Amino acid sequence: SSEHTLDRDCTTLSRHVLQQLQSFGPEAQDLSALMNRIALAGKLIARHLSRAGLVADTLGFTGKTNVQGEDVKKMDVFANDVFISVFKQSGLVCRLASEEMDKPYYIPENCPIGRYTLLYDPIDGSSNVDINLNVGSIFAIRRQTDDDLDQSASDLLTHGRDQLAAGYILYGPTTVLVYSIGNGVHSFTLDPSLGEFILTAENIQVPQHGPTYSVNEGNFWQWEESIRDFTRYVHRHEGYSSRYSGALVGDFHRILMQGGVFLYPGTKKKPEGKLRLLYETAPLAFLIEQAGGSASTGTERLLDVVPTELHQRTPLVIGSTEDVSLVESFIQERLREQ
Ligand code: P6P
Repeated sequence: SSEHTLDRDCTTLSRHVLQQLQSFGPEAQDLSALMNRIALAGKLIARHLSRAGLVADTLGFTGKTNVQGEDVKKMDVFANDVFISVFKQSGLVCRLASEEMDKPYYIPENCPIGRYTLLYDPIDGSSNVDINLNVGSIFAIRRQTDDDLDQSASDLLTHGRDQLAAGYILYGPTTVLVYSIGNGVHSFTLDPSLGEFILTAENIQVPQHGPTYSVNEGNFWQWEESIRDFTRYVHRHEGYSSRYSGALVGDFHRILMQGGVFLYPGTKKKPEGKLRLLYETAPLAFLIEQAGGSASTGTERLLDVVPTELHQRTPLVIGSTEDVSLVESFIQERLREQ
């Protein structure tokens, strides 16, 4: 009905956050303001992406490499700077820790104690930008638990259950923002004519099982035998299909919405896998558990992992509970044989 459509169109992101946080007291206001900042960053990045290739300095590489040793693309730099400038004005965030920065960016002047830290991957899957395929931003919000005067950011090295909020923005045919503040997973679609993210799905629940397995089988020769066992199993059994875009956010979103399992296992080159804990795997693990799914390193619950350094990598097995358990069963079987 038109009334329902109007009602839906009026459920903006900030209203939705506030609605959820009646019981959160003053933190409700902060989280609503923080999510509004995330939305602004998403709109600015989506706009730039929509003109990539038409506007100079958006495609291709900067000629620099980041702390990961990866070639930094112009879009990575732009998106990282968007998050910094948007959150500088927020008065809520003291630190921004990003895949693109070796050390966090500190905003000391507006940060009394008890504020927040933003951990983010500004553009994940940036190699897809040059071929017009989906990319995403991933974020997590944590409370600032001490003043970090030595700027070691050691207070960030805790398990993922300390995340206050987590989510991502998927820049695809539409721009979708998915988030959770520990009270279910909700998705919003950007209506460019309104400049607002409008609620499109509330309390998303990942199916207990799904047909999709999402993994880069080009790494088969680098995997542990257990992961090869899983791959041979799904090759032999009917009802599985492979989907892999090479960009984590889009691959994860498909699993969240339709079920199945995404894996980025350890390889010979990268025994801990390629994905980063604090701003890639932990935020997604937070979301999937809120949606009734599970996330593990293959041998332990992802949200229990305590990192020893900011850019620590973890292997990732994430998605429908039944499918994650299937992968884990192959890993356990091989461990028993050792
Ligand atoms: P591979 C993109 O570079 C990324 O960080 C994730 O978005 C993606 O899931 C993964 O790496 C793809 O890595 O080794 O399969 O190309």
